[in-house]
Amino acid sequence: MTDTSQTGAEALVRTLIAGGVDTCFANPGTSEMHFVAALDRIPGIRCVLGLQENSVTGMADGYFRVARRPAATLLHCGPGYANGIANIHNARRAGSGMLNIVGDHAIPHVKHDSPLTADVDALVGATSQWHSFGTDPSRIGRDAARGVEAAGDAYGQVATLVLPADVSWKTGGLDAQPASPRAPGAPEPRAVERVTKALRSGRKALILLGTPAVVPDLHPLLVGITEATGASVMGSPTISSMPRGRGRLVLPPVPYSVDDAVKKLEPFDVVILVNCPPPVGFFLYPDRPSLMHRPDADVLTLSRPDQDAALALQALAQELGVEPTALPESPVGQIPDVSGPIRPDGFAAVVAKLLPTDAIVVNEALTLGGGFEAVMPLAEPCDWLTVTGGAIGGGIPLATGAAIGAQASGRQEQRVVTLQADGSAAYTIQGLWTQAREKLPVTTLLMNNRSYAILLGEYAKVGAKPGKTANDMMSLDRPAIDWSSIARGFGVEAQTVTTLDELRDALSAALSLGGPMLIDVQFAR
Ligand SMILES: Cc1ncc(C[n+]2csc(CCOP(=O)(O)OP(=O)(O)O)c2C)c(N)n1
Repeated sequence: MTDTSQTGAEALVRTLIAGGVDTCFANPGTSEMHFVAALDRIPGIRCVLGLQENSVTGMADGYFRVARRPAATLLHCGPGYANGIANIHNARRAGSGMLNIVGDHAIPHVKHDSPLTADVDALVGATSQWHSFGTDPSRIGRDAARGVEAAGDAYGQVATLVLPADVSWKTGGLDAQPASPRAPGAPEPRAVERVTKALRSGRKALILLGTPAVVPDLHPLLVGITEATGASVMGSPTISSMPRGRGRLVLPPVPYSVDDAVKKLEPFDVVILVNCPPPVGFFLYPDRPSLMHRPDADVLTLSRPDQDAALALQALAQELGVEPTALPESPVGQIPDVSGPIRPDGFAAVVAKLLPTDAIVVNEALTLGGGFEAVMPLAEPCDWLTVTGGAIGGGIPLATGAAIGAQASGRQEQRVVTLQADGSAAYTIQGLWTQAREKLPVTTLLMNNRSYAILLGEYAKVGAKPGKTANDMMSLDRPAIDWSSIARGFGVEAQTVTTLDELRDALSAALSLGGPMLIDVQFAR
């Protein structure tokens, strides 16, 4: 469009719409008012308010993981962007795409170093995979088009466009048509050959899979490859959405505990990476390795994260002369009915049994989520979204964005269930308010152990006994947090449960509600 009477902000909004962006998660400020006005005038983008920027960026991550296309965010100046960085970090680790629009000062104002002026360049440069600065209304459409293309690049990435207020308000805006994002690259024939040779060598091989390699369509091919070669498969901790439940291949994760991970990977002479990095421990501990595989194991890359995982696995299967093969029979039987006080195994049994078909499960359960591995193969098929970057505070925003991503994909009724550890919930709890005002079908299972239990475990690993100060840094019961009141304060229905029977009743009720609910699940101590 060559209507130069439009503002830069209007050109930007038209460009986003032309690029298929239909949702903007926002926390605006003064410098974004012209952009907000443009969103008001030009229909086509659903604007969703988040009450803190880390909620906003986490929602965009959840949206992408479900809709598989980027949403925009609207953030305010350097400090607003900085608030959103932890969940931008998680999104980057998940390989999610998003386009952050960061409203900033009008260009002539920056030199005066007014209160909200910050080194935006340094902040976005260090944390976004692509970034650019709008400098002129006549160029903002092209800048935004490149941002949309970057956000959707290959399997997606974090892109950020800084939008100075005067570029937004001035007329002379020219919008642009984003090109289709670049498709993931073709696999390299030499990599396929090397991996084929390794799989035929008789050495014990592990195939480690990243997100695009675990989609259900590829499960029969994975079964064919593992049955023909004797290789094992596991899921990388970077997987942003894992298909689980009946009829899906069980892909065990690399354990979080370094000792468990080292033990599990010890048998493998060869580790084959499909769209994921080598398995690395969260942290380095004294006398322990950084990498979880055996030091003398060969690590081969079948496909890098920006290459086409499906094509790579198909090429490998062809080279091996392997056909897709039926999945092993799902385990027969029912998830047991359990009762009594709430502990991880019983909790997992109750939740897995009630999960509706095609639910989205958001997992920020941390130490209390250990019961699910045993029961998930018997649950209804679902998608399992984990906080991938280790920055806690992802769960509630991810769930919120995931529900909106499902709606944007025409699945209005798709349920979201959040397995939400209490300490992590406190980082982004205001995301509940967005769930309430958008009436999203999200059930938050607030897993209440009144502590930072994982850190107590880490403390034990350094061989120390927690004294008063250490205990105080890791316990959340002085005072105990009243999660039901907090949820109600944000407009979300809530109930507290202390037994598995109460949990079953409360979750059944929550899953038939039209909107969100929080269940304060008090675990036995
Ligand atoms: C952004 C961020 N801040 C702090 C931490 C350090 N940290 C890791 S786990 C944890 C406590 C988690 O407690 P909770 O969510 O209650 O789970 P639990 O350990 O009790 O299962 C903290 C503070 C982190 N990983 N990320």
